[in-house]
Amino acid sequence: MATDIDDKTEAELNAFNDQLVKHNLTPTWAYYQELVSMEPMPSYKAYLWKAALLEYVVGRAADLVDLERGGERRSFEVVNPDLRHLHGTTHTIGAALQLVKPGEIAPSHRHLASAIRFPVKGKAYTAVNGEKLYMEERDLILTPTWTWHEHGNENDEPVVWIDALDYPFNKLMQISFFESYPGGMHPNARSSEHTTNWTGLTRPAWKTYHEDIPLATYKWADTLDQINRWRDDDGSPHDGILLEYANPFQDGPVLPTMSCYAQLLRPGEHTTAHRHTSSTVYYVLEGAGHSVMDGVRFDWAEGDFFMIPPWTWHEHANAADKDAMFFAIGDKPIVDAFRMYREEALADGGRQEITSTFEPLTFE
Ligand code: 1HN
Repeated sequence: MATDIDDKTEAELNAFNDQLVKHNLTPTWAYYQELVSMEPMPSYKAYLWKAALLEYVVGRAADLVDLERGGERRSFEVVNPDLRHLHGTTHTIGAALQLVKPGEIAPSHRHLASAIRFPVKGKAYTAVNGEKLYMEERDLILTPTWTWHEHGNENDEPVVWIDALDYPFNKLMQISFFESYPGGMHPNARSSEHTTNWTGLTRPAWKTYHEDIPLATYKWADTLDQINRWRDDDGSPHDGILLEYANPFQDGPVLPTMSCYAQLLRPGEHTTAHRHTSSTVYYVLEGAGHSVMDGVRFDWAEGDFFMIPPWTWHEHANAADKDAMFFAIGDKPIVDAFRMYREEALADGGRQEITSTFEPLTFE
């Protein structure tokens, strides 16, 4: 039983703690587990957006939204409901769908945020630092930080692509810069051979990467070739055949903040669960199946987006007799840069117990 002296001490200590908080001081002894939790405690959960919802919004945006300075782009982000303050798909990555109609130009600007483009329907170009890079369905184009970029559609059909940017990470870092190309349109005077003129693995050391960065276009045909080359391999127990797009000039991921992946789940493949300290956004390119994330079953099919927060158990299943394929964007380069990558495999067979099924939103 507590003595009077103990009571007095505890009451005094509690009052003292409260006093510290009022004076904008945190008593470590009282808040230790809020400062350093035993393991990651992400503030958001896995989420999924259905293709039908996204298609509807693309169609309405085509009717209602003009491309103008200020608004800059006819695109919309897929936002996790718990990350509205960041407009984030994950806490580091913002993924979007963007539509450009035939003849339109989304004018040149640059920002601190780095981006990737991945057309899912139609074709277009993105001019990066004045060089037009033509992209067809499922090609990958990069617009690294602070590079001028403009999009144009010189074809007869609208183009829709996936954007993924690291602006939520920039927001967390409280850093953003943006600039419209001064005085009108970018001349795009740099020839399309500029990048292919980069021979060997050297770069002009007197220029910064902002001024002159080698611009690879990752053609889907090449990626698909690689997928087929690897498809009889064991693959990853957690991810099946997971190909990471490589930066041929700097080694490692395509960008310092984001890495891109093409992922194949073969017919009947059901991976074992793991969790890790990076977050990932998925777009379903082909097939249908489900993933289990922290015990919740998410059914997905072609054209859906879904995402996985850090330290969330996940396994993927393709029960069908045809391939399932994802394009994915992850923030592993960020956690790798600070040696904060950790990964854990689920013990005892690696299958989670399913506790509920995710109910996706339809448009109202
Ligand atoms: C942006 O600049 C583009 O340049 C696309 O095409 C999507 C989403 C958020 C912020 C900036 C683009 C974007 C974006």
